[in-house]
Amino acid sequence: MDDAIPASAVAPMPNNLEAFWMPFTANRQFKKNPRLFVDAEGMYYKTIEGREVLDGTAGLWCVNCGHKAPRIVKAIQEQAAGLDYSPPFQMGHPRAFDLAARLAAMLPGDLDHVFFTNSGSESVDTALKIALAYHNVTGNGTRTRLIGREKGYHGVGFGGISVGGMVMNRKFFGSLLTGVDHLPHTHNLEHNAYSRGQPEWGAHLADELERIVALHDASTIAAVIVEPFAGSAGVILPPKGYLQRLREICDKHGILLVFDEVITGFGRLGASFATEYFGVLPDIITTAKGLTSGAVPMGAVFVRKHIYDAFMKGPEEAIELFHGYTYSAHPLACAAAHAALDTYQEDGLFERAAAMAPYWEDAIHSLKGEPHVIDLRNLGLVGAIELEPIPGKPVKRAFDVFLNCYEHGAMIRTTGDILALTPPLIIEKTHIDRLIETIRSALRAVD
Ligand code: PXG
Ligand code: PLP
Repeated sequence: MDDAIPASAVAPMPNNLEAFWMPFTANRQFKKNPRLFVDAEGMYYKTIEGREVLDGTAGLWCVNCGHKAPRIVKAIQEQAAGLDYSPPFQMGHPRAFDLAARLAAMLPGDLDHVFFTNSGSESVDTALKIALAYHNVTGNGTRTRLIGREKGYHGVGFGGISVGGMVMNRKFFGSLLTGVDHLPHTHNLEHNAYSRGQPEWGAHLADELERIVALHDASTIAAVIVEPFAGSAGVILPPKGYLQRLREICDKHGILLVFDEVITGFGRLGASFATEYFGVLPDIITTAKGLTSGAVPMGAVFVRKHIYDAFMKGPEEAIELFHGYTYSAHPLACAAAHAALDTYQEDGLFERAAAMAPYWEDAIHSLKGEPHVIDLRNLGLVGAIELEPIPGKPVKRAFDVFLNCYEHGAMIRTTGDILALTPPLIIEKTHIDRLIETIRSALRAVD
C-alpha cells in the first residue's frame, strides 16, 4: 500500500481499515479506495495525499464557522487544560448556565429554556420525550401520538427514525415507535422545478394535518415534528405559507409544533434560526451541528416558557424531568459553543450568509441546462442539484459526480440522485465559482 502514497503524502495510510465499521458508508467500496482527510483550515480540507479539497458541505452541514476557527481552537485548548468534566445531574458549571442564557437570548419569542444533548439524534429524542411528558404533566396524558413527515430526517434514534420518513433508515429496524403518523412530503418537480428560493406551490399540503387530526382525534396527538426545510432528503424547501399553515392547525388543536433545526440553525439561511427566517414560532426547537461549528459534539433543545413552567410544579426536591445524558453540557462542548457564538457574532457570519445568498442563488441556477440536471434549488446558503437517475442504477450518477468532484478538489454531498451543497458561512465568491465550475465539469464528465 505504501507504493500508492505519493511523495507529497502528509501522513501514513492506516494499516488496518477493517475494524472501523463506518456509519452511513459503503464500507467495502470505501476501504478499497479510501478518502482520508488529515487536516483542515478555513474552506479547505487536506487529504492524506496532501491535496486540498474545497469544503462545499461544511463537513456534514455543521462546520459553519469554517475549519479550525481560531476562537474555537483556543477555547477548546484552554478548557481541556481546565475543568475536564463536571456531572450534569444535580451539579453544574458556570459556562453551561451562561451558554443556555446566551442561546435563549438569541431565540425569538419565549423560547427561553435550553436542554443540552450531544447530537441531533439526542435532541430529537429529547424533544419528543418533553412533548409527551408535557401533555402528561398538564393532565392531557391521552396525547401520545407523534406526527412526522415523509422524507423527514430526524437522526437515527428510535424516536427519530419513527417520526422520520426515509425508507432505508426505517425498514430494517422493526416496528419502531407505535402511534406515529406522517404528513405527505412536499417534493414536486412538476409544479416546483427550478424555483428560486421557496416554491409557490404546495402550502395546501399542510392541510393534510387536518385529515390526520380528523382520523385520530386531536385529543390523541402530542406533537408534529418537521424540518423547516428537509435537508437529508435532498433540500426540499417549504412551499410559501406551508409552515404558517402547520402552525395554525397545531394551535387550533392544542398540538405542539417542533421544528428540527439541526441543519437550519446557526446561520444556514442567513438568519440565526429558521424560526426567525420564516417568521413562524414553534413550541420546541432541536439543534446540534452549528452550535459548536462541529468542533465538539453538542446539541440543544429550546422550549417555550409555558412548557418548562408546566414541569416546575410539585415538591421542590423532586426531579422534574427524568431525562439527561452523561455528557449534557460537557465543559469542552460549552467552551466550543461559546467560541462558535463569538465567531458568528464578531465576524457577522449570519449577515454574511444573507449577503452572499443572491450570488449563491445565481451560481446554483447557472447549472440549468447542464447534462442530467432536472432541478436546481436554493435558499440562504443551501443548494441542491437534482439529477436524472441512470435507469436501473439509482444513486450511481450522483455518486460518480461526487467522486469526480473529490478528485478535482471539491467536497459535495449526495443523497439519492441529488447533490446537496451547504458551505461554511465564511465562503467567498471565488470559492463559490470554483465549487460550481468543478460540479459543472463533473456533470459533463459522468455518464
Ligand atoms: N435532525 C436533522 C434535521 C438532521 O439533519 C439530525 C437530526 C441528527 O443529527 P446527528 O447529530 O445525530 O447526526 C440531523 C442530521 C446528510 C446528513 O448529508 C444529514 C445529517 C447528518 C449526517 C448527514 O444528509 N443530519
Ligand atoms: N448504558 C449504561 C450501562 C450506562 O450506565 C449509561 C449511563 O450511565 C448509558 C448507557 C447512557 O450513557 P449516556 O448518558 O452517555 O447517554
